[in-house]
Amino acid sequence: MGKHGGQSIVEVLKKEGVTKVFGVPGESYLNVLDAIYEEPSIEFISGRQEGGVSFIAEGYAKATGEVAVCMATRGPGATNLSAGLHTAQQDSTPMVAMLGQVERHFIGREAFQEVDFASYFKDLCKWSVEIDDANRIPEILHRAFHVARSGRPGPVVVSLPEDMQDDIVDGRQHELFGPIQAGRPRPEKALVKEAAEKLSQAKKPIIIAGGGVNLSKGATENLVKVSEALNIPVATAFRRFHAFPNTHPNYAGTLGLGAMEGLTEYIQESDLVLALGTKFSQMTTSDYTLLNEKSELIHVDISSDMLGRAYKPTLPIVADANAFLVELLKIIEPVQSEEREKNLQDINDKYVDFSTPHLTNQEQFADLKTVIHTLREQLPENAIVTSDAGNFFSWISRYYRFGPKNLYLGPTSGAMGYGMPAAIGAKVAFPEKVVVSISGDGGFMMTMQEFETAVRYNVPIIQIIANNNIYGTIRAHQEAKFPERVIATKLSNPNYADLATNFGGYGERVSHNDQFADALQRAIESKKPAIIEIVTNPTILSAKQEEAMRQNNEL
Ligand SMILES: Cc1ncc(C[n+]2csc(CCOP(=O)(O)OP(=O)(O)O)c2C)c(N)n1
Ligand SMILES: [Mg+2]
Repeated sequence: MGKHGGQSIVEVLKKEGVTKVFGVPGESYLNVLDAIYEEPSIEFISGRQEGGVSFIAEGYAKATGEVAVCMATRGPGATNLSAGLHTAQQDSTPMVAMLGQVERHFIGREAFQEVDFASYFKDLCKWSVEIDDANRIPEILHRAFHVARSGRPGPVVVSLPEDMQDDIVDGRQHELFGPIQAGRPRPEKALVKEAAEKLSQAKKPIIIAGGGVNLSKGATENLVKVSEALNIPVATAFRRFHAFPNTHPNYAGTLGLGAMEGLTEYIQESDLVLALGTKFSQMTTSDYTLLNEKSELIHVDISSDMLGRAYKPTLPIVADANAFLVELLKIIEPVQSEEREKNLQDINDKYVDFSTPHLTNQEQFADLKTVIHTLREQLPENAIVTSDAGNFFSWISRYYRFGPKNLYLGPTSGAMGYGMPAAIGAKVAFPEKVVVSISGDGGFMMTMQEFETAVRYNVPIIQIIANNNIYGTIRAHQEAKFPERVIATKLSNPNYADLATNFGGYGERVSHNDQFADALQRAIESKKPAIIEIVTNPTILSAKQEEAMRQNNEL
């Protein structure tokens, strides 16, 4: 007896090395669920809402660099999954989303929960495909994994009509198709030579490292070597902190929201920019104003599609980030120049000064400056930090110096609700590491239901909620554009410590700085999923504003 479609799908997952599938169950893919029931090497982790589940999977993939698999049922399940797929698309994260679909003979009638996935996901995903013949499962599903992980990685949607999963698959198809292990694209040697010459001759060069560095094994270590040999500072792209150790004396700071004053100017004065694995997003480039005609640009990216999108490179190179760095290291001679050393020292001094908090205390509130400082001091050096989007992020960006063993997982897509589920995904991948998520009260409640998933699967993440009882980011924009005309940004909140306990987790509420360090220790020691609510001052909306207030003796 051959395998039915559901079993054939699970056979492909097994061959692709998948050990976790994240999803919300649906009657449109019972065959796949039942085949997972039979397969001891694969665990199905079921969450509470597909939006949260999509972030769990995205976080798992971002932490491991492996393709994450998530599943959802027809229309309402699949559309709920959208936020995480959009994030994976913008963040170049490899994912395969398998969706149950209406029976083939009903498609096109607006059948129960029917959505035309090909057109719905066209702009949200790298590829969207339907398997309408069970014999093509091995071919199409292995290809889906290949597309997700190769070139510029991204999410692939595979639609699985319910009745197709009942059909028996010709076993030979599994012999004809399998995982595609393509090598990482190497650069042309002549181009690397040209890059090496430009990098040694430039007067004031700088390197910008993006997500392509994070995804390319060994790239950060080799980037450190290149930066040290050539005495060139390295800045990181928006929310790509760990592409270069922030603790290294050649670190220049991060770009995007809350970036250090002076860094953009430094880049604009540079005569050569080496951009590694970055698409020059709107955030990284501050609305595409980062580079000007003065600087030469060597742009290295795994996908030629990323070249010339925002800036015309003087020297475009299609290559994997690490493959490029390995070739570069073979031919560069160390550059010792007083000017370079001075420039490096200046920009790093600025960064160290910018990222060193001057601690203050308020009576009724705790503050994020102290929280981030304490996290940096107390978390193990290999801790993973995730976050949402929101104003609280400006404190992470400014004060958390991500060391060589830290990972930071955040949505460059700006999706609220990302942090806690992404932390669950990371902790499932690395149960031995401490994983901390930081969100605002707005963002946390967007996917709060996944805290139950963490409790049920015993995934002890630590969630820090910066509670200011407002959608702070939008309030700040509102005040700037329409002063004193507040609408839609007020919130009320439950007692989050009690909420955590009600869910079966561990909870703490911190309303003064002095309480945080002990609360953090207790949360870690509880070995339960934990929430630490930080009661923050709603009138202080960013790290920049706070620092200005301190300098004016208002704090
Ligand atoms: C999914 C999603 N919805 C809406 C927004 C728009 N948005 C950006 S920040 C923000 C408010 C964030 O509030 P909170 O999480 O409480 O953080 P705070 O800014 O108060 O620190 C909103 C609504 C978004 N980025 N993502
Ligand atoms: Mg808030």
